[in-house]
Amino acid sequence: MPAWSDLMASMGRQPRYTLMRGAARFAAVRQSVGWCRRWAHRAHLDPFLRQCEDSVSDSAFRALDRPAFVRELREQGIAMGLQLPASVVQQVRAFAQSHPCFADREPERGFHLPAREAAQAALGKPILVAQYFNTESQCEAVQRLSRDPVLLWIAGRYLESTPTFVGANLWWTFPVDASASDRDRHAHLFHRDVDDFRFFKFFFYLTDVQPGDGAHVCVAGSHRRPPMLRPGDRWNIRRYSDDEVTRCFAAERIVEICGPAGTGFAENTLCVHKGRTPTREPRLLLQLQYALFDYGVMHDRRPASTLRMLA
Ligand SMILES: O=C(O)CCC(=O)C(=O)O
Ligand SMILES: [Fe+2]
Repeated sequence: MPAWSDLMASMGRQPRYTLMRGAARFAAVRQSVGWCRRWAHRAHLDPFLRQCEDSVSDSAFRALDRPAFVRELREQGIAMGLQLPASVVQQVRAFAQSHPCFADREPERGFHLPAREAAQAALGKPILVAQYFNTESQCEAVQRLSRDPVLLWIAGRYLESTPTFVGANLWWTFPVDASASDRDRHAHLFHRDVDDFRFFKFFFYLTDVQPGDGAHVCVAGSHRRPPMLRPGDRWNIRRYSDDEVTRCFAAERIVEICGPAGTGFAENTLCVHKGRTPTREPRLLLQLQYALFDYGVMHDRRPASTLRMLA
């Protein structure tokens, strides 16, 4: 199908999101919209931050050096150092054990974890990614995290605006021999996200992640310096091969993030990044996304009537 018909279909389904993706690939547009939003929210931001500060004792991340974290996120496009309490990891893991996840993030491809083999047989292919739906409304721990005062403070400071929570996403990545198209579709090839004029994501591992367990990989600093290998690459949104990324960036900038269950970090995924396809153990990841505007495309809400089980 030619690209223009994809674009027209996308305009029909999600006009605001499609227009934003066209415009926000230009740094000058991102900056201008960011400044306008900062100006529009100038009277609201400080009271919002103060409100977060007043509730820090309710946070799971009370001890975090918040200003240093935001500085790191600005400069490097990624900031490490979050750690979920063990009880929160346990609650999200318990949710994941007791609710169905959905292969390829498709609502009609549900299965419970013990039925993964049967689901693969029904689907006729290995399942690389399976995502939960309606996590915020069904998992209290996820809902609490999305409103955590320290995370909200970071979001407000970083976005320079009262932040909009645009979605929670919780998904498994399984160690399978996945097709090239599934690896592409599920962000296992290097890419940059253009999800809003300003946005970023918190990532939390709910399983131990060591090399081979599907670590997230990010090129620190690349939010300000996209790889420029082909004409138009400054603005293009495309996948990059590993070879292109190693040609463009020093090895020490390409960071593979490993850590025990509970490890968390924030990333402006305008940075070049990908998930590795696991070769050893499955990875369970929770992502919380904050932005200026909500286009309704990032959240995991699906009407119960649309959900179907594969196995
Ligand atoms: O699975 C991963 O680590 C990558 C996910 C990704 O590309 C994203 O959340 O934007
Ligand atoms: Fe991404």
